[in-house]
Amino acid sequence: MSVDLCGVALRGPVLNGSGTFDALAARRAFGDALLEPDAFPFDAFVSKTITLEPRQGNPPPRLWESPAGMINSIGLPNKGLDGFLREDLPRLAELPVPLVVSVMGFSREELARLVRAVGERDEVAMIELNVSCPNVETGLVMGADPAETAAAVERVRSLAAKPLVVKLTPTASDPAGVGAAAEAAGADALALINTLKGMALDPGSGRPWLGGRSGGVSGPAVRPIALEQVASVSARVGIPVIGMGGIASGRDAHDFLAAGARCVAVGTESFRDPDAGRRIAHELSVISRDERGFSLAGAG
Ligand code: RRO
Repeated sequence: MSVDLCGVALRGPVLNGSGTFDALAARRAFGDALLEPDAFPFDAFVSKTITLEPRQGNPPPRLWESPAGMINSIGLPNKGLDGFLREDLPRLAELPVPLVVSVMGFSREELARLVRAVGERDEVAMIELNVSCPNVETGLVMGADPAETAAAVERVRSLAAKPLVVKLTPTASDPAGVGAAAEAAGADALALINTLKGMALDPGSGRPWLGGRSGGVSGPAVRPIALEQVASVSARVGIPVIGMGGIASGRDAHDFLAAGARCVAVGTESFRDPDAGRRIAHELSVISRDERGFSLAGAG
């Protein structure tokens, strides 16, 4: 099931959602065997989002298991651009699949510096612009507004020759409008959905459980929302869509592809099963093979 994503050849359509699988920690836990192409669970690897300056992230607790999913309040902890380029990028480049680096700027100028620096690196196949993180103190989500999203993409478009993937938020009033604005501004692909804002209370104290007070809801609970948004965005744009939101089986992945996505991404399910990407890719290939067999039988 090889796939062309913005001119990058992938062996299959299953990616990870940014920030949901730490490939460097997984390599420490499972050893170099993880780098064998057949063992690595994804067909391309998307990094955790990086920012210009290092960040500690939000205070703990950072996760809450919610019905059919979870709420995260991670808050973008990362080494910053320089630390990422120096320490993480060389090791991520050893993964057996193309690398997508996710970046987020608190201003268009910050985003421009990130895109320029990451875009110069040969190890990087694509850049994801995260305009949809729900867990920043300002509460401002660039991707909620089509004009803001377009302005961000326009600012950085000429700074890197690499494909630009724009990660959309499900909390926009018109996600397809934001997707169309990103496409018109020069985006090469769209990824959706990021998480939906949610909250959980500590049953003991009645106060917010998460250190960041609120967080992003993900997992099967959001899957119908994600599927609808992937269908409506895909119908509106000509560029490829990477669909995600609660995908936990090959059948779920198949649904997102049927709704118009070129690729899918697995996120929350990898917390439960670190090998979920590989399992889902296998289940998907069985479903697709059976479909092909069925249509060939029908044609015969
Ligand atoms: O780090 C986070 O808290 C986070 C990010 Br950057 C994001 O894009 N989506 C999310 O649910 N959490």
